[in-house]
Amino acid sequence: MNIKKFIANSPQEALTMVKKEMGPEAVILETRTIGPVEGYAGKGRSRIEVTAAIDYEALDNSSALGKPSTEAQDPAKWAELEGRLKDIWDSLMALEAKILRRAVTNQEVVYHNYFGLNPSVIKALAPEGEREANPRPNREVVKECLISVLKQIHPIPGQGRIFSFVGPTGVGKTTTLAKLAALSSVRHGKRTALITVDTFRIGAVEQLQTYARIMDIPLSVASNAVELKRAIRSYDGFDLIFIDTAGRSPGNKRDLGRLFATFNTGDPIHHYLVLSATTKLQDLWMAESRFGALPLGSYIFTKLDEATDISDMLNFLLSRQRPISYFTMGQRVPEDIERATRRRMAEWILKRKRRVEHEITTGAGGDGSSQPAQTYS
Ligand SMILES: Nc1nc2c(ncn2[C@@H]2O[C@H](COP(=O)(O)OP(=O)(O)OP(=O)(O)O)[C@@H](O)[C@H]2O)c(=O)[nH]1
Ligand SMILES: [Mg+2]
Repeated sequence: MNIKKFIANSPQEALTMVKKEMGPEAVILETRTIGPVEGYAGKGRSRIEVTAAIDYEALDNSSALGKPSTEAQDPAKWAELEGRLKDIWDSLMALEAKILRRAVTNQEVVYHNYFGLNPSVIKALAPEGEREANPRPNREVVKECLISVLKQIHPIPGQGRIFSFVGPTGVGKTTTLAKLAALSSVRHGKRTALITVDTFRIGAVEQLQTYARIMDIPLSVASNAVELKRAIRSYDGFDLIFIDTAGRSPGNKRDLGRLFATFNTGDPIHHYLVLSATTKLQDLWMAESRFGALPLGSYIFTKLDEATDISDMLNFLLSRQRPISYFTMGQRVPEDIERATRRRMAEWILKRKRRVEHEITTGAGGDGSSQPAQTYS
């Protein structure tokens, strides 16, 4: 609010002064007669004092306050501005019409809201259609969507005799290897041997040695392809060989190159790419593209127990053709590992759906996942 006092000889004059200075939006707050004012024209006479005010907003918008620009006065400029405004309006209307025409389907609502899938993944899954979307699709639709998703996921057990565990740092490669080695040797009585090529991290060999001692199985250390080949040969009579590797940052191409060179032994190795379910989708893609220089056999996803949301893992699996072999969901060796089956996958997905439903009914959450999916084009 801008408040100002005006002193004039008559109310009429005061009003003219107010309008001139503050514009037609100004309001008169008070009018009073005052005695003669020192140094003011018309000495000795009573004056009118008017207190006027105007809103800053009104002030800003009032063309009467400043001289209108010559541009604004120019009718040609006005016509041009109006034309431009009309163009903007027309394109907004066209966009809205497009969005309305492209009504989301019930399937899209389920994929997006309940399963947390990305638009690009949904595009590949959802049937084309213009049905009215229901924010709470029925069980049949959810079941239908679940089946479509599960069809796109390929669970396989690791294949072959020699397995390596590669992946970013700290995702749980060594722990997962120990779980599988314990299950195969202790539980299934298979002759199992361990090799580690992780001579990089301090304590890495000792970490694996501890597991080998507890399981009473042999462990060799190899630092290059020749040593790895020799170690593999030394386990000729063994049913299974598990190779641990040093965690490598997907950004470090030089170290990755060295790791890949170590596998140049000519042996058929099933490389598990070990990834954490807590990793963001972009980082999963990046890890896959870097480690993909190896002929990867399948994925293992770890730390499902720590992931509050498995949608990044799901989006990753659905955007890739490679199969998945195992999930791990805790630190206990060997308990916290399970074969990645479609049934388990369904359970993880439905767990997310239940969480979203809970958020919808209680109003909890507020991460936008409970909003109807309106934004696909
Ligand atoms: N919560 C949880 N923790 C896990 C899981 N798997 C492994 N961990 C923990 O993750 C940490 C790192 O595990 P490691 O097996 O040493 O990981 P790594 O990938 O071999 O690490 P680097 O060799 O250093 O790259 C350890 O504290 C593990 O106990 C899991 O499924 N859930
Ligand atoms: Mg390790």
